[in-house]
Amino acid sequence: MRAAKGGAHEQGGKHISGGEQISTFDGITHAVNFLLEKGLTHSKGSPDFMQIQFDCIHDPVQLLNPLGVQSHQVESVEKGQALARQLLKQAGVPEKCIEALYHHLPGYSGLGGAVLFDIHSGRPIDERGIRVSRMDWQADNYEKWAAYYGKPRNSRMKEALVLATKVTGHPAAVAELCWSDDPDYITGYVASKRLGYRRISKLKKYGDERGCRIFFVNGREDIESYIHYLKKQPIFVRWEEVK
Ligand code: PML
Ligand code: MG
Ligand code: MG
Ligand code: MG
Repeated sequence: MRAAKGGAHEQGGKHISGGEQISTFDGITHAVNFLLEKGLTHSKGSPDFMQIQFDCIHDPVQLLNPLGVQSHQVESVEKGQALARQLLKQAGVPEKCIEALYHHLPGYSGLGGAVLFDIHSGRPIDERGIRVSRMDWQADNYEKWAAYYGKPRNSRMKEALVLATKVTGHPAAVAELCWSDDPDYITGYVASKRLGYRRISKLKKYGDERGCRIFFVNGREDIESYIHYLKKQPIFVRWEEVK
């Protein structure tokens, strides 16, 4: 599902909301209703464009363990942003590339998708705004995970963790940097295979509608196949219960 206001995204409309689910045939009505409700009741406003698409998945669904989650409380946006840069460096993104990204960032707001950034050249590879799709985490397994780790059942965090687990689960991925475009949500994260999902309590100010979703990639890997993986490879996040 993708929803926008002022026309479709490709016609310059403002991104309102997006969402993805993997469902059985019997569950399609429930999934579509959930996504419809999500797009219609968003704090960014009422959409005048929405597209809900479903397609049959023929490929085998790949299972991925959820990234480990760690939360960092910071006093200010400045401290949060400094921590994000430090974590990106730890994940293997060169400092020059981080600087270059922040230079480009103002132009990336409102895309409704992610921008790929090459860590070697320090340049964007694809600025069209890629929508990652075909991923989910079945409710019963998620509930067990949340209970085991004492995590709040927060559907926003669940969706972001599913996405980050998929995005960092490919050899071309180096790290992800994300914060919401919703004016009332200021927590964001840095994620990588090695560091896990590192939530940072403040990455922007309340009221700010500029979001960020950047995938730092190793441009020497096959990026076309990475983009195909992001859009088409079906993924279930599945936690192996600790017995
Ligand atoms: C979004 O809402 O678009 C992204 C939310 C990222 C942070 C989720 C969290 O861990 O709280
Ligand atoms: Mg979203
Ligand atoms: Mg679901
Ligand atoms: Mg949003």
